[in-house]
Amino acid sequence: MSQHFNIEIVYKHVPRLESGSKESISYLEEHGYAVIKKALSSDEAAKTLELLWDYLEGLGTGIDRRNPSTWGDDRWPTCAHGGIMPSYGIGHSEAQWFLRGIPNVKKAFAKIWDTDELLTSFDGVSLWRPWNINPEWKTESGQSWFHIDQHPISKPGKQCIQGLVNLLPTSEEIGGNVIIPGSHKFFKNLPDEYEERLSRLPLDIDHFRFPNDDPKLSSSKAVMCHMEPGDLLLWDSRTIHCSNSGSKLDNDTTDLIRAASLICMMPKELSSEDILEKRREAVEKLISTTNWTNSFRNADEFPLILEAQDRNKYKWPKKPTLNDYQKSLID
Ligand SMILES: O=C(O)CCC(=O)C(=O)O
Ligand SMILES: [Fe+2]
Repeated sequence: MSQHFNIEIVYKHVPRLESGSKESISYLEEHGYAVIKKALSSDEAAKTLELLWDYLEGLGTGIDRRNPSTWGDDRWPTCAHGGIMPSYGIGHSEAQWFLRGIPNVKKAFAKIWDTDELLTSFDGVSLWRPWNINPEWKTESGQSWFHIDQHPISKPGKQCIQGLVNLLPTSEEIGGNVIIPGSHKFFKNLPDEYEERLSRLPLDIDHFRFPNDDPKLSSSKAVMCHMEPGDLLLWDSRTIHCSNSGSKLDNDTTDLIRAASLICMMPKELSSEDILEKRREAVEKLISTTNWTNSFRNADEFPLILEAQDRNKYKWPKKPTLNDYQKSLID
């Protein structure tokens, strides 16, 4: 796909499996990822996107969903790698809580862990602006950030399945998430392979980046999955992945090109009372987190947020009103 990379990425129509189906579980076990068909209906996906725009406009920086000239970095919230917005109350936006409240999303995770007693993460979203309008809006290429989201020493074995609900049509031109199929199976060897690098990675940081020349990155062809709006991509945190922006866009593109809500659910029983208490407080104070529900990292304290000079200019959303179903996912 992208000529200047040494890692080839194929855009692929992979099986779109039913939420909670046996097939989805075995596919995930084998390949380290799976696409769930229509975890959200088209209407629910469209509603989530509208709510995300409500959130952005609510930041009070002058963003107008109908006017891309108001989407500049001076108004847009701080983004991490791949255009991910991690902070400023996003994890408790109405949008994120809306999709957490859809039972078909939980169903996908419930089957993985064989329990309905699950907690939700409070994480953010990845929104890609049309970079034909401003080339600086183009997000990182895969080459720069192939990673796993699980510390190979402090968190051995299968621990977390991450998710991303796709809200807009995908295409090779736009780009999106990239997975190295089967790469979760390399995880157990990483402590030996990367002894020196890992000795520098704090045990509570669940993000490990691979050097570009690691042969595991080309161990099998990297896939970018075709997804319909509402589809849920699941991947094991041990699976090597990233996002990669595409190489061409129609000149007249004036809308967001990608919108992906991050969501993760893990069994309740894994969380200590101390973590549960921090999670309750996070809801009260609108604190966003990573994908892990059984360890607590405040995303508002990510270095890139603390370093953002203008971080106090954003108006945070109001505390969401949650129904009983949504509340059951907190503690
Ligand atoms: O935007 C993406 O697809 C990548 C997201 C990612 O790496 C993550 O959520 O862990
Ligand atoms: Fe990741």
